[in-house]
Amino acid sequence: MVVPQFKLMTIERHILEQQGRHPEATGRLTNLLYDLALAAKLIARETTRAGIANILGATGDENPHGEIQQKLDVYADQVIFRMNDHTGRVCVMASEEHDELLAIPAHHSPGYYVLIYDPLDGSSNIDVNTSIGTIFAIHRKLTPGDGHGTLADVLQPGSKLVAAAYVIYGSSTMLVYSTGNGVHGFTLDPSVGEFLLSHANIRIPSGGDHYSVNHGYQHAWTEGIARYVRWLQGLDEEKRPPLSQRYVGSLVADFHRTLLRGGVFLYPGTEAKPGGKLRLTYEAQPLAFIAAQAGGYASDGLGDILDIQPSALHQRVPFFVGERELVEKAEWFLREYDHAYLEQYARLRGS
Ligand code: AHM
Ligand code: MG
Repeated sequence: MVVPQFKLMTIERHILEQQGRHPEATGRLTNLLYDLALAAKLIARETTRAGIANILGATGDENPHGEIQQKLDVYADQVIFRMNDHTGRVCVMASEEHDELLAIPAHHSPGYYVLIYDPLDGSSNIDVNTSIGTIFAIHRKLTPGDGHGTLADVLQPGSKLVAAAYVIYGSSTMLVYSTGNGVHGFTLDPSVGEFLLSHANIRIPSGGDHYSVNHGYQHAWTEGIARYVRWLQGLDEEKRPPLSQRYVGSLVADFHRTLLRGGVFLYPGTEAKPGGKLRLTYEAQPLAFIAAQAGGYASDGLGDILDIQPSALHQRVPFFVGERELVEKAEWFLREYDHAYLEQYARLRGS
């Protein structure tokens, strides 16, 4: 038996200490974050037992994007909702798995925060035992009064986020969160059921080795993207050292690697799908918030993801994230070669 030599810090203590720095803190956010950590433990328990419990496979229901839901998606979605529908801390929720807002049931009092979540991202990877994740975004209630939250409370720019977090269910389960005071990562010790601080003050390193994009869509790339990827590969006139390529196809996993190792991840728009695939409120905003807190940058090609005012709940957005220099280079290639596409996308975005 080895006694740990370092200071053991549970996520509960860490959240409490972080909030303790704000004298005006009431403990509501602290408690909401605890609840999310508990939901993450319940989901982790099921994802690691998925094979044994024989709960793999589709339920047959389609989500708003026409995708077949997996059973674990449904479980994760319900666990998060039920964990937060009665606590008096949340005024409204929005889940990537639902078309409409999720109201707090009438017999419970609504609270001060808005919770937006992608319950199980990358769920097509479940059956092949590849990392999947959960993403959370928290806003303050914008509309006045103590009542229920509305669409206006959910559709806020990422720069207004109070906190963001993701959980990666990989070779170990990790929860990474930020309340605007750096980015901190915790690894779940399944034997004691605690998230323990394993990655304090994460900073995206510069000079990362990898770029991450789905090359299967190369035929659809705009000229700017095609040239940018060649630049990343060291194939254009500049002859920079080539980056290696990694793509899991599970956003949380690709983002987590980029956060810890540097480099860049991109899911660009195309002429046929100017907004790409990823969702602004459920995926891009919280991950952009975390990237910025770790010294990185996220863009939709036009500018900072955090500055975008969402116009719809399930709005899609091109997503470039990672080391600032690499993301800004993508913006440069788009400005240089993709005028028509950028105009089309800007109209769609409403700017
Ligand atoms: P999902 O929300 O339906 O799980 O889809 C999102 C996933 C992301 O995790 C990942 O980055 C992306 O889809 C991969 O898409 P593609 O297979 O088109 O590369
Ligand atoms: Mg998703």
